[in-house]
Amino acid sequence: MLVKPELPSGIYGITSRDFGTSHEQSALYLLQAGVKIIQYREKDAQTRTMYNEAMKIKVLCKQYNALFIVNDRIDIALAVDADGVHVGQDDMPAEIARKYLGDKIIGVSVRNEEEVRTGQAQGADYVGAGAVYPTSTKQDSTFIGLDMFAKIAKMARVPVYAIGGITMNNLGELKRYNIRGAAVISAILNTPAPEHTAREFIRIWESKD
Ligand code: TZP
Ligand code: MG
Repeated sequence: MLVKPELPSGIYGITSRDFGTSHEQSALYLLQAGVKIIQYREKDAQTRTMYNEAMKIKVLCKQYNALFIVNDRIDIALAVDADGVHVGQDDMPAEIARKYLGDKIIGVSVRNEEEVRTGQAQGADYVGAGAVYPTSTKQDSTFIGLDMFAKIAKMARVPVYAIGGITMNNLGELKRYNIRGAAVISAILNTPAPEHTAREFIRIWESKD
């Protein structure tokens, strides 16, 4: 990668197999709907399985001209030549990710201003702030609420993606904050027609009000 790609604005799609779709199928729904950044998020598969799945999603992302980010795993991101990695507060520190990933994109999950400052100092390209709303998708997530989210959106010097409990009903109010986009799992994938739902999310994000 010669020039670091611009982080897309709008819906940040995250794959999951919690809702009856495979990771690959999740990615395809999101990409067909027009989502331009996809994260492969798998918490307990074998490394070989993760490598194979990540490779398939990377190929799909290339076809659809979307960025591909791997959650948690620097080794998988490197192995499939993903565009980047996303690390949480219990994962490999961003500065270590930076050491191995060179110019690739590094995203960091944050729950408060201190974590934003540390992430930025360690070279994060963006932060994922949340959980903004209550969610059952990540059982150990911290609910930060809109007040803390607003503070983060205001002080962050890198692009912010909102995450956690985002639905078509609350996406509109999130647009009031200075954010690059919104990361969504269940409200897209846990619906009867995820591709259609993802299109609706994009439509809401792009609408003026
Ligand atoms: N990090 C904070 S909340 C969350 C993650 C991965 C889960 C988001 O999932 P959903 O279904 O969009 O609430
Ligand atoms: Mg993580």
